[in-house]
Amino acid sequence: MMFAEADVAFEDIRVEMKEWPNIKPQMPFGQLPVLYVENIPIPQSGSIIRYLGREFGLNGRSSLETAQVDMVERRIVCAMSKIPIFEKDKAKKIKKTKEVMLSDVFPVYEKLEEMQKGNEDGFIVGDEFTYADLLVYNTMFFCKILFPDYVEEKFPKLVKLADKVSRRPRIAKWIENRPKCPF
Ligand SMILES: N[C@@H](CCC(=O)N[C@@H](CS)C(=O)NCC(=O)O)C(=O)O
Repeated sequence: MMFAEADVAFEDIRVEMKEWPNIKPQMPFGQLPVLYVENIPIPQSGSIIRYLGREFGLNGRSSLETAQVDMVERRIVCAMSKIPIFEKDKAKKIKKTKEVMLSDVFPVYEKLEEMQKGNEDGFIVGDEFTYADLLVYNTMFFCKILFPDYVEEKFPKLVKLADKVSRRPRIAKWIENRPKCPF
C-alpha cells in the first residue's frame, strides 16, 4: 500500500505454503516479509515500513512527527501480533482472534480514538498522511469484519479516518485490484 500511495512500481511476490521450505533458507533471517531493493534484501516488517516511510515521505513532517508515527505503528503491531494468523482450525482461529481484539487491540484503539480528539479532519499524526494511517486502515478493515457494529459505535473517529484512507485515489485503486489473500 505504501508503494501504491507513492505511485512507485514494485513486484509483489506471494509464497505458497508448499514452496516455503525451499525458500526459507534463502531468506536473510529465515522469515518473511523481505523487501529487495536493487538485490539487497531487507527483512523485518518494521525496518521495511520505516525505510519506505523515509523513501516515500510517508513518515511525518519532522523528526518528532516521525517518532509519533513510529509510536502508533509499534503499538498497533504489538497488539495485532497476538492474532493467531496461522491457526488451521477456523473456529478456533475466529474465537481467539475475537478474544485478542477485545483484550489487546480495542484498548489501543480507545487510546488512539482519544488522540484523535480535536484532529478529526487531520490524520492520526498531524495533518499529513503517513504509514501510521495505513496501519489504522488495515487493522480496522480486519476488526470490522468480526465486530462491525461495535467498532462503528466505539471508534467513530478512527472509522472516519480509515474511510478517508480507503478513499485516497491510489489506495482505493490498490484495494480494488490487490491479490485476494486468505488472511
Ligand atoms: N519480526 C518479524 C516477524 C516475521 C515473521 O514472523 N514472519 C512469519 C510470517 S508472518 C514467517 O516468516 N514465518 C515462517 C517461518 O518462520 O518459517 C517481522 O516483523 O517481519
